Amino acid sequence: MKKLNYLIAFSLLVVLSILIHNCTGTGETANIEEAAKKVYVKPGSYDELYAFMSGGFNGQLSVYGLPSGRLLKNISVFSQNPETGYGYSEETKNMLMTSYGFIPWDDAHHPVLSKTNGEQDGRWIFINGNNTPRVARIDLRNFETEEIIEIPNSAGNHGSPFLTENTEYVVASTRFSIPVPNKDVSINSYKENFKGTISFISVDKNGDMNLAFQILVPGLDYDLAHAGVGPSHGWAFFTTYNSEQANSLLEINASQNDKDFIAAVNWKKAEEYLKAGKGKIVQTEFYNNEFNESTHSAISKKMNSVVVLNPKECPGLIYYIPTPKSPHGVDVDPSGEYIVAGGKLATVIPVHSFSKMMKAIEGKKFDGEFDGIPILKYEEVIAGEVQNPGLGPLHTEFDGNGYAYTSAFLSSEIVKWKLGTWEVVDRVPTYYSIGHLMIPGGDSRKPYGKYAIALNKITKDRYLPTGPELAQSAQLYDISGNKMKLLLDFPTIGEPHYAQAIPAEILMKNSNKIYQIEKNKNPYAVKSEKETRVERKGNEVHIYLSATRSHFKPDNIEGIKVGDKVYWHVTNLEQDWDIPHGFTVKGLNNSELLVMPGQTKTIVWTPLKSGIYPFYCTDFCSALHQEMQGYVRVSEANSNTKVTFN
Ligand code: K7E
Ligand code: CUA
Repeated sequence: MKKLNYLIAFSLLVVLSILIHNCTGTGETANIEEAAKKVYVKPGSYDELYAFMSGGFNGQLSVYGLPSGRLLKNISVFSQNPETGYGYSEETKNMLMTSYGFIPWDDAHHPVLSKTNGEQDGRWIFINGNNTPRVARIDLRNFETEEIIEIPNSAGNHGSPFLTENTEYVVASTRFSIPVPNKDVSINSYKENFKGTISFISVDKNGDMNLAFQILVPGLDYDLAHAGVGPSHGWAFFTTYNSEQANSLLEINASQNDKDFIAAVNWKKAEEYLKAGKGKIVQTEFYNNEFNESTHSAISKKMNSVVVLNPKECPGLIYYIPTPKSPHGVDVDPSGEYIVAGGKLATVIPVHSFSKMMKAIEGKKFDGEFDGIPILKYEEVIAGEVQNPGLGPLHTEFDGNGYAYTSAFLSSEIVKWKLGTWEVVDRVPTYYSIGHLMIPGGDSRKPYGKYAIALNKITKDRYLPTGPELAQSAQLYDISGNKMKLLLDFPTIGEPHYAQAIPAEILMKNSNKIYQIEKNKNPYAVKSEKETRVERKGNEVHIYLSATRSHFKPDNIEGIKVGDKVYWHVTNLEQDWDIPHGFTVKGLNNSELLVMPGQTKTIVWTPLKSGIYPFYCTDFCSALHQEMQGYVRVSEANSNTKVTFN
């Protein structure tokens, strides 16, 4: 019966969605000339903003210029990248080490820029690895991944990595509940054995991440998160779904309850409990991998324990706020007062009030509890409900002028509404089926409310067809006036979920141009051509190669034998901006290397057959790039060819 009700409700949603589509029509597209002027960045000029878009299933983070939509870089994060050698080179392999071994791929959803006083500060950007729970920190001087920390006792690191007001912590919740510690039990024992965790990763002034503590929470699905700012600083909010605690066919079984919860966590209180010794040290295993800028190498550290707080022993640490229905996003407005949920199956956008929440806690306005966690009364916490918000509201961003913008997946639109009065003031269709939306700084205390980007899930007819797989589609809207206006479609790579953007001038001035060769502490670096050499150690051969326009030194190498493990240590001696050299050798059973000025990178090669093998530079570096080549001679294992080089 319940199943039938659900099906009827869903069909209604679909019909409604079609109706809404029809009455919104084609929406407001700016006059073509006007739109073109707004997005046209003339040749030789810079974009106004950097945008960072998660790669989703490609595991990387891509960088675009806005408003042009030009792709500037794809930063390697959780996935091996043969274009640069990331995850293939000896120096970078450790970045992808986990307690499950070497994991060369992940699913990356949420990039979040570091903040000071709740405003973007341009130091780092963080992004989550969803599948093998990890958080990465990317340094924005080099636009390279500098650190990856694994999160133990988590499964599906989706509500992650959201930052507290001064980047004190990265907060991260587990999507899937699992036994904690993980163990071999019947899946049917979900209610009794499965738990969630909420993790707090501290970030020090150098950016170093440490797993500070975890909170063991009831077995639900913890979906997304945001931390409080201003008055709500000290709190973090996490949506949940599946308060039914179903372990199968969630689309029906986890859609029964009218309300699920937002978990409100008082992390300042958690710090007090930790000081008071309430934390329990739990044995576990996870990796913390850090890239050292002077050795140009990643070091993996294996960690063995984590401090865990149990809410049952820590009253006041966590409250549940009832929230309709299977909420997805949870977003905190720039004032820090409003907590906006996106209820995928809800007919309204519920907005909670932080000050009302505090009063309700004080007055103990509870509606029972869930597994020991007090449930606050909905009507005591709710500030307002946005009526007619579009179907399937997911995520909300803010423009800093008192308006909120919510993406609605099912009705495929952005809905603009006013904070405080909750009235919808504008809506604009998206093509098609928007997931996240992003306003530059729209999750911070200081949004730059000029543009909004729709990150759409479905592309269909927007671009030239490219077979069954189409590029993902982003759309840029002008939100500076009363009416939102569509300016531009542009394709993106991977599947961007969330994105961030920041005024270009904040990052540009810090951007590194080279790595200083005299500061290169890689043990296999050469500082000049004089230091280049070839050394045999048993079956290992180390080739210390230098690269400079337009030759390698040495470029004739003999004495390698079949069965040797050959380490090519390539140092780029250049000290000019934008002069990388590449390296590959015929039959290299590995990726190429791309070596930045002043950097050393190593790739391993095991030749299988004797003969002559050419090697060459893969990155067009000068007029004589094509001359940047060499030969290596491989002899039979039992030959007595001596190691020689020029
Ligand atoms: Cu809505 Cu992973 Cu943030 Cu996709 S998530 S849309
Ligand atoms: Cu060096 Cu091409």
